[in-house]
Amino acid sequence: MTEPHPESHRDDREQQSYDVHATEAKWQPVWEELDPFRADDDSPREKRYALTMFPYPSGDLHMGHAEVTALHDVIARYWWQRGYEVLNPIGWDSFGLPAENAAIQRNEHPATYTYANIETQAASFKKYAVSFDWSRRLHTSDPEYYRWTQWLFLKLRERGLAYRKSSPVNWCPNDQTVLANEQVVDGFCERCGAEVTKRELTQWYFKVTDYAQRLLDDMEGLDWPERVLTLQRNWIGRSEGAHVDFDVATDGGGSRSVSVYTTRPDTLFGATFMVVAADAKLAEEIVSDEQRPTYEDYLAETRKASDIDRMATDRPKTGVFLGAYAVNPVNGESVPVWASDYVLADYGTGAIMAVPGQDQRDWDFAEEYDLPVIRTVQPPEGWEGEAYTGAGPAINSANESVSLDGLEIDDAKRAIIDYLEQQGTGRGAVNFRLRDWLLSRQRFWGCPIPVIHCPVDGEVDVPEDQLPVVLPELKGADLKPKGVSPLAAAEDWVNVECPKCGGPAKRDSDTMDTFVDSSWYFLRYCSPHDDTQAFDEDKVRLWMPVEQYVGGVEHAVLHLMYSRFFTKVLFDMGMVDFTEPFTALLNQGVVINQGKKMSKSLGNGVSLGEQLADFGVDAVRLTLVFAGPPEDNIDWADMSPAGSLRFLQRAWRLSGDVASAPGTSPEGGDVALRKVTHHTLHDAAELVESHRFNVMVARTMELVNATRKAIDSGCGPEDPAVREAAEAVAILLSLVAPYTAEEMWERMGHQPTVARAGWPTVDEALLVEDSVTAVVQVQGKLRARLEVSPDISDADLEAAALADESVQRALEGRQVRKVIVRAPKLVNVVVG
Ligand code: ANZ
Repeated sequence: MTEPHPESHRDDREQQSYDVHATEAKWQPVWEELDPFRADDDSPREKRYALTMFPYPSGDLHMGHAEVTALHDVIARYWWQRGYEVLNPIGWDSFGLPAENAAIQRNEHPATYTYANIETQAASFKKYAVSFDWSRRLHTSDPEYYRWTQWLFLKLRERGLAYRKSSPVNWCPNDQTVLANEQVVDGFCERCGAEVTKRELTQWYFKVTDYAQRLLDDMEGLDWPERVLTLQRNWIGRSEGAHVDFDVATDGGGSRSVSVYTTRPDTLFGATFMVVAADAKLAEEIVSDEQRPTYEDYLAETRKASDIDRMATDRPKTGVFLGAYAVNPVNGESVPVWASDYVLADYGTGAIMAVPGQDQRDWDFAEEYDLPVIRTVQPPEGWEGEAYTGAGPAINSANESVSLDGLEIDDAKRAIIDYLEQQGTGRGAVNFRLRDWLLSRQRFWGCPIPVIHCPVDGEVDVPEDQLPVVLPELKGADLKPKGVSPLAAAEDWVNVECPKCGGPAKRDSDTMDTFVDSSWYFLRYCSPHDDTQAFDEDKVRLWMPVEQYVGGVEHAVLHLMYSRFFTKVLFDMGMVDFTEPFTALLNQGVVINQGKKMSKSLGNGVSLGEQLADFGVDAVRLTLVFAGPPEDNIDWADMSPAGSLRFLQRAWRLSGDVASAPGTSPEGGDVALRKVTHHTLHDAAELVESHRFNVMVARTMELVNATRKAIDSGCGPEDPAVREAAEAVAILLSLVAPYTAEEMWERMGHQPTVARAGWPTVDEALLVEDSVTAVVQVQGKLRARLEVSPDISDADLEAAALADESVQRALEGRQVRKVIVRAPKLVNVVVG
């Protein structure tokens, strides 16, 4: 037998690779057994809560899930390595419209469809090796969970925060259910895209508006993306202004006081008419008999338009005169009262003072109906037509006792509010755009509302000991949306005895909006199996608030606002000791393909299953993490999962080349390689903490290259620095590519699991550079570069700079006037 040529031996080694799928199959049961990510309430370690927004069980996992969990897992796994006890739970937001619609389409029962999907997704998450604590798994559609959703509903009701009222609501004619304002996007149903109309219905609401100011103020301390904070702020929509009272004379000689909300009370002298929302009760009450038929026709038209359309500034203005007149409290002028759809019934007071001189919509309306204009702010020279909304001194704004003339807007506002308050005809006011949360849905697949309607006692709470009100199965029943909940037709279920009088009564047949379920799940994870209470307050104190929440920006308004609201209510109830549930928030970008959102119609969908089959879990995860900053979108067409896989194989090969024994001290090992290792570990920690995961991966790649070089042409495989470096690679990769990391760890003679190996201690001495480059400038021009010690003193650096030959040449014997020294990096010589 001849010795193999050393080069051919090397080729063999370069060809070596591990079987990705066999590795996945090998480690899954081992990890299942080890259960390394179970969060221990009693651990003495410092606790951290890492939460990823829980999924809806519609179909199997897709690229979006793969991305968010890969990113989120870097943080959770990093925290474990850093010695924290980490809570990283998983569950399913399993009630709701999408699953219900999909099930109906397939002629399946929503429960069957939902729970089958959950199992599929759970299996995929396990294969995907997300570091979840599986022991805390929950589903919001389980009675063990929604019993407490119902309990919380009753608690809110007890505090006057859950109430029923009749009002015009957003109605989706396709889903046959009401929608919260937040679920209407540009006038269309967020879920199905149908055009949303209005309907008068009696519905359940949560009084979010009571918390408007706190929802705004408490954003102060949140480490959230600015754009999410802005969306929340805009949604709350706080404005400052005044309520002004006008006397409105009505048919038959009577009069009543009507308040308007205005942000520009300084323009009151220019209020030449009043506009009432066509669909406000007020309009119906004050319309004259003569104008009533015209008004009613107009009202029917108004009901068809969406709020967004109604508020659009570029829409032609329409309206009807109500046959009533209002008295402007500052000048006694009698102004006509109109109804129009550009004023909304449920904002402010549903009535406005119209100031065409200063407000463009009022201007357009005045143009249309030939109403008078009085300007109350001096427009710039040459200003013609149109409302003037800019700054300037007040004009035409005086009566016998008050004059605003000459005052700038803010001063004029203050002066007029003072005056109105003295007169008792108005007062300063704050207004919020935020509306109460409409939570009842006329659908089957949701949490039943625990209230009984009794003809004698009215709305009666289901007694706590009768919770949960279990959703009946209704097997075989027609669950298609019909405008009333299918539960209303379930005679056996709906007809009950009144808990108060024992007489015949009916259960509330609506179900709750899914956002109710997800407004408190993060609390339930702290004691998910407690069947005596919604959550254990002590356990919540251990884990909450969530230190890092990761999820899509699509939840920037609804889910986050509602979760914040619930948390504040629970704080007021004394059940939690914090007012914000999520301290830090990370919104990942979207995975797109070929520059476009993936969609069935474009045929550019990327199947996660196929990617995993082709490249394996680790390569897909690595690709998603390495793609760029986590907030950026990822175009899958530009990615190279094959390249990721090649890198992982290269990393894995290192572990086969380590020739020293496990546990060998790295002391005395090759210093150059040790420095790279320790620098990488040091920087990787900072990079993960600042969410620059992609750079952390790049640095790991560099470490792999440096280690390979050391093995092949440097110190050789026996050097303990090689083991130290390869082990560092495995630990770094354990955050991103758990299978490869585990395989490496085992090959280097360790027991599983590398995921809990712990972050290596960084040797500060190895971080110190031997020399740094100092730059010497003469008159601002670069003249020399000096290799100096990083801790050189200013004086020594100055001396070295001035002694340098090229610096001497540049000075040409001129007088040195000043030397600016910034050791160890810079010397600036100024000559006279
Ligand atoms: C007179 C005025 C003069 C106004 C002027 C503005 C400019 P925000 O900032 O959104 O709170 N408004 C009040 N209630 C309304 C309703 N229900 N539907 C539609 N518009 C309504 O805006 C408040 C301003 O929007 C109010 O101030 C009112 O018009 C209008 F030069 O009153 B203003």
